[in-house]
Amino acid sequence: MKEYEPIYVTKPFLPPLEEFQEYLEHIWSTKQLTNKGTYHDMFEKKLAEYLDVKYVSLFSNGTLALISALQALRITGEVITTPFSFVATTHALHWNGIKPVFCDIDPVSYNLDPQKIEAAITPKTTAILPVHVYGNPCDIAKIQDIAGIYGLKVIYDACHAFGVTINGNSILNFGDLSVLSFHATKIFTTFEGGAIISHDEVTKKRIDFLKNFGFAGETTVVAPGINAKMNEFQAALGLLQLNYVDQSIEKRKKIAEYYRLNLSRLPGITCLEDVPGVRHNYAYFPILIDKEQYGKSRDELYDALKKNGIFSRRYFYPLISQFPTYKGLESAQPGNLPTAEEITQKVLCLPIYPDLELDRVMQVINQIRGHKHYTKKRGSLA
Ligand code: T4K
Repeated sequence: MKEYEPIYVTKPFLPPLEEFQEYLEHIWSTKQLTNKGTYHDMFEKKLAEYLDVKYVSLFSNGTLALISALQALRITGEVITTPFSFVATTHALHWNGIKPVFCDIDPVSYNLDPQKIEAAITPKTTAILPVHVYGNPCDIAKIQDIAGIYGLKVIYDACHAFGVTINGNSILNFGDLSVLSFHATKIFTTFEGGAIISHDEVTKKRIDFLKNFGFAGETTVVAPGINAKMNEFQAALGLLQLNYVDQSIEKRKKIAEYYRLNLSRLPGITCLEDVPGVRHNYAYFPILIDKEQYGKSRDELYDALKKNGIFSRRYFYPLISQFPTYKGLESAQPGNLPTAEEITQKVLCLPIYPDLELDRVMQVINQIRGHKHYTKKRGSLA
């Protein structure tokens, strides 16, 4: 019975299989599987057009793209970053031998709080690595101001921010570099995949050398690069996905609106609001649960939903700063990150993906409403 099928936090959108078949036949006939094939180059060009950015360098995944972005700009020493993200953000620093310096987040956007960045700068700081978490834009103007004053590079982890624009301008056009992920759980997927967005040809070239072992020609190696190339299968899927991504975002938007309509007035539940002038991509639908008012904690609701076949996720809990590799750092101490510590305890990401029907969304909403405590003192449920 449909009603009892589990609902996951996300499900990738895939184009009709027949359409992919044509691409597979081409790959089978040419035997070009990877290493800057036809689809790779076509996708790189088409993606840059779609995103309205100057240069795209395709990668096999977002993590290798992040690691390579830091290499490309020769970032060393210390980098200021957010603890409220997926672990890959900080791991990319670690893999480059860079010390992460955690800075607290803003209570409304959940992104790096620009007011707190300056206090984290030391003589060893070389860059800022903010994340547009849930695809919600960082305060790019303030971050750029600080970077300009202190001579720091800015690399945006834009893994959640595919297709997001501010006043019609792609969010990827800000900072020195931006990194995308096309993982299966992202709004735009190439199975696994990622990209670095750069703004000048020299940087783009260096990035392309780095993702191909540092090769600048058949016998010339200009840097200790890595193998992070996107293959032809991924690129072919990417080309097809470009035809569907706007439609996917529209469907996600409807689901987000439905959630907001039905949840935002529920005591103890806070929904993240749209920001004026921003085209959002609705990659995630996070809510905050206030135990005092809702009557149940985030974890109690998470468990209750799970028992009913609804697999929400606690993105991002625990904070990256709480993982063993990082928790000993001075900047990782909870007292330094009060807002992040609060949000990570309250946040829950609800299921959202293009094929999620509204009656299934209503099922999630009803569960959340149903688990609200009825207490005489607070009156009945809204
Ligand atoms: N920076 C940020 C800010 C990121 O969020 C990420 C990745 C990165 C960097 C690194 O980019 P990549 O190197 O991954 O390109 C997932 C993803 O593995 C990860 O890519 C993503 N962020 C992170 C936010 O979420 P999990 O452990 O939550 O995924 P998983 O496997 O539990 O999947 C969640 C649900 O999605 C499943 O319950 C069902 C559905 N699903 C998942 C997969 C993999 C499918 O229906 N099909 C699938 O193939 O980490």
